Amino acid sequence: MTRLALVVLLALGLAACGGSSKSSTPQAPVDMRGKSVVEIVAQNNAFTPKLLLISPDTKVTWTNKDAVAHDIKATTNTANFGAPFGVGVGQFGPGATYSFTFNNAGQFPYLCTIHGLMTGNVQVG
Ligand SMILES: [Cu+2]
Repeated sequence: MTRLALVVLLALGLAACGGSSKSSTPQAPVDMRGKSVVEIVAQNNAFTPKLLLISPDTKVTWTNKDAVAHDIKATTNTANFGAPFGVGVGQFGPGATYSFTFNNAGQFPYLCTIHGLMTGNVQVG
């Protein structure tokens, strides 16, 4: 009986370990390569898809479907966007859209500076 309990505890422990290591694995981006136009929705204080993979020269349009204003700013100034990127809170209120065409390959992380956990990444290549 004691041995059985030990086995059950061990199995539970392993399951818990598996679960935690799974959640720490980086999420795969949504692959939309080959499309010339791609949309990202800002809703419930989150960008969807949060992680995006596109081909060069793809036009990405963000739409604010929330009842509050957001902004879009590059997280890093080291990424070579190739053109001024981002939109201010005054231009990205409820229902507003913002478009940017990614010509350069690379990783382009961005965020809403009002809601710090509202982040996204566009991978081009
Ligand atoms: Cu926001």
